[in-house]
Amino acid sequence: MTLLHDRLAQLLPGLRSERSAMLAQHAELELCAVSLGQVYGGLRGVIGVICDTSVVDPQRGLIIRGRPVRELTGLGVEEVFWLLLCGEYPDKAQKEWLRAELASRARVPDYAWSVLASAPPDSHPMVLFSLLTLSLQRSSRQARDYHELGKESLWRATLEDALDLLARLPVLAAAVWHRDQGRAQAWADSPAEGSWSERFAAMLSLTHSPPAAAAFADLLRLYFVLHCDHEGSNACALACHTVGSAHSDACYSISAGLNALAGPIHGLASEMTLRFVLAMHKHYGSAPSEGQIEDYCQQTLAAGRVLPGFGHAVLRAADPRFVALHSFAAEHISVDPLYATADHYYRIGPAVLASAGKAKSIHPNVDAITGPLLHHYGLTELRYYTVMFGLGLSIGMLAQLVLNRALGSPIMRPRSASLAELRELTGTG
Ligand code: CMX
Repeated sequence: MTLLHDRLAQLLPGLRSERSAMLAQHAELELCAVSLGQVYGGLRGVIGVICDTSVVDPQRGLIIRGRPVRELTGLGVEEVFWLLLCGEYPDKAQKEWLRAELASRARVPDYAWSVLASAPPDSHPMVLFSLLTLSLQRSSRQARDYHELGKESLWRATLEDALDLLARLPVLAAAVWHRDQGRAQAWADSPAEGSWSERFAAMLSLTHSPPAAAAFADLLRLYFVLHCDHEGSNACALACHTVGSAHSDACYSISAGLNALAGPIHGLASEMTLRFVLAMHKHYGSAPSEGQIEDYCQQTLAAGRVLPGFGHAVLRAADPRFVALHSFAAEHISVDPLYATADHYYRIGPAVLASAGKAKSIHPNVDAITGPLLHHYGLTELRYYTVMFGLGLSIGMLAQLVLNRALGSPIMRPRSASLAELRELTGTG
């Protein structure tokens, strides 16, 4: 038994009986009606998953376990993982236990490195990250012990896998970075000392002055806390949830979530925003003026393209994740010319979007700011940014998997309708 198993074992009876009572008394309660437009429209607004780790409020942004994310910007990854899972902050002993536990589980089995070595050198970083994650399935405790575990105790093995993966994913992500940089020896053991995010910063082996190294480590801590979860039904979390619901273990499930995140209209906006800023620099030959940025934005909209880094499917106010990272950037990287251009873009873009009159949110989103920050500290391979995003979201996906197995969430099986059925229903057949 471990401190986290112990605490979850204490919390679970209450959560399970609440779920049973809810079902016994309110199973027929209608949560929402579903229109044909919603079914054709990616199920926008349809409640299809119960997820207690976080919600996204249109005005307040990401709320983790009832706490607005802006209140969590001083936490580390260990604390936020505990919070996501248990709904409470860890005490000092629990936090130290989790930190030591993750450090002790970080060694990646050698067979994963042979998978990495055999991948074509120009493979996309997300392919490598997902492939490495999937390769660890061979060590899954859930898969190994599945036939001996009852439904009530399955979560214990899922938690073991979640802890193993949470410990190893930064090692895999760092190896992907080195491999993508063309280094022959792409992998290293995680350092024994430091927090989760400090160990990841060290494994990236970027060259910084001591103050910049400290700032970069703090940036990574903040980045991962801000990116740790985003409800249970964005494409990435939903893919992970669906695969996990079949009792496929955490390696299969996280790999599936990463595969969804790799899509150009999902996890790629950070890369796209920085490409946009770099393209403005290239177009104008140097740092563009405010007037030139405005012209460039107008031309982009006129060409039928979006302004990357602006807008949101749910948020209708400034994204607190953007606000937190923007204030970090203002303090640490304001002299960076690329950031200076990006910062003008954040100020000019909203007015341009407002005058076009289409976007429901004209605020910069979190993906607007991450590229310039990561680039400043030496992560200059733009294709790597989705790996960073996936590493962050895996924290919440792992917590969600454990909770879903602990609460006995069933296999996902919404019904599909044929066109013939729709024709009949609409009288158009
Ligand atoms: N630039 C130009 N037009 C935009 C826009 C933007 N940044 N954001 C929205 N619009 C347009 C939409 O394309 C849509 O136009 P049509 O009616 O012609 O299709 C209209 O405004 C209404 O869109 P919406 O309801 O405000 O936004 P959606 O929920 O449809 O889409 C999003 C949301 C994020 C895909 C969209 O704002 C966008 O494409 N932004 C740019 C890419 C980006 O930064 N993505 C990161 C999102 C962050 C995240 O998901 O975490």
